[in-house]
Amino acid sequence: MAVTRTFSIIKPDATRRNLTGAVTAMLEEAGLRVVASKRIHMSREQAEGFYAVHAERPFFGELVDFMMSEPVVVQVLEGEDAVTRNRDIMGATNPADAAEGTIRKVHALSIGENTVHGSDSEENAKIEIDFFFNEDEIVG
Ligand code: RTP
Ligand code: MG
Repeated sequence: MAVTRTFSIIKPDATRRNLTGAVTAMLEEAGLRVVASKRIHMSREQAEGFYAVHAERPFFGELVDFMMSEPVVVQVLEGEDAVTRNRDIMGATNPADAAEGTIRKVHALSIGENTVHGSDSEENAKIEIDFFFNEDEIVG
């Protein structure tokens, strides 16, 4: 399996509860390496742009407001089959459906305040990494 990259966000419900380290430790224990990381406060433009694919969904406004509500930590993760590995450790979108031991089962508060984002394909990972990082900010 090839070493690839994925994009992750530690969401406002987690930074608010001081869980940046706890979430990052779960990512690292799953075999992922943090090769870029920064704490930012998303602007409305960034939140709307990042989630543009969900613009027509009923929860879009709530999602954008949430992502702007507190700082987030955006990260590039590297590892074997990183996209799938990250999705596996994240768990299902709704924590009620998430498997035992996953980040969302352990930490998420609700389907909206669900602690982490992770790219859902290698193609989207590249787009999402480029949205927040310059190549010289990523140190593998
Ligand atoms: P993500 O993109 O954040 O990794 O999560 P996902 O693929 O599991 O979920 P997705 O369907 O892409 O939805 C993106 C984010 O929107 C929020 N959401 N709220 N209130 C709701 O019914 C609802 N559904 C989704 C969640 O924060 C979800 O992660
Ligand atoms: Mg998604």
